[in-house]
Amino acid sequence: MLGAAASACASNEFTRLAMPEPITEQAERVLTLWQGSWIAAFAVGFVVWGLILWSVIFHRKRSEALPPQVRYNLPIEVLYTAVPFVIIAVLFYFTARDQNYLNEFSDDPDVRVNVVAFQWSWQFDYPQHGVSVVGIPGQDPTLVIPEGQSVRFHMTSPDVIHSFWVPAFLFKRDVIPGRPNDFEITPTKRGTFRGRCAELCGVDHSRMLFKVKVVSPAEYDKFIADQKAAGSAQ
Ligand SMILES: [Cu+2]
Repeated sequence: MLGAAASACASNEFTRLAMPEPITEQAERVLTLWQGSWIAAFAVGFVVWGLILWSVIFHRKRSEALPPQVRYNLPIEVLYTAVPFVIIAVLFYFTARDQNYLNEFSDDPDVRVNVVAFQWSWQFDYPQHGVSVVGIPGQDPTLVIPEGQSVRFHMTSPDVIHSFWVPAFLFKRDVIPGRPNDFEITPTKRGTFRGRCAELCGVDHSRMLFKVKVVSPAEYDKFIADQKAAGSAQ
């Protein structure tokens, strides 16, 4: 059964080049950049392997006579200086373009979440509703966000540097004391996903885990209402 499950998603994972399945609009862009970079790397690789193979075969030792000795070849030297510059310029262009896209903010995000990363868990505040979810090590908090709506994260830390990482976002960002960081996503797939701290932050770092639940907007409203009811009942 495990084998069947593995083969069912093998093709996808193969074309994603081992990346997790993206669950946000932004993650799809990251995946495209990842795939494009690999295609460029493979193209360079095939040219290099081809040239190696060609010189191994066509310039193999045929006799004891010394082959013609040459000192330099200007066109080839200009070529192998210029081509890497072009490759780097292209990679730089796409990286800079996508970085700018990932750092974009909408004027008025649908959902705001204030993330507090602390030793050693997470607090998710929903300032639009006065609702908070707090975790402790071994009791992972769940971040609930609605599908198809823009979600702005505002991240702070009261102690040391942490890093907010949801593998399915194909994205992580440091949470630095005294230096709030923001980013925005729009979830595109429902489900429950893992999140963790990606910056060694002390003894219980490995237990600094959380869950991300992407739900329908109606379920999100219900979650907020339930949290409010639970909060006012206390
Ligand atoms: Cu941490």
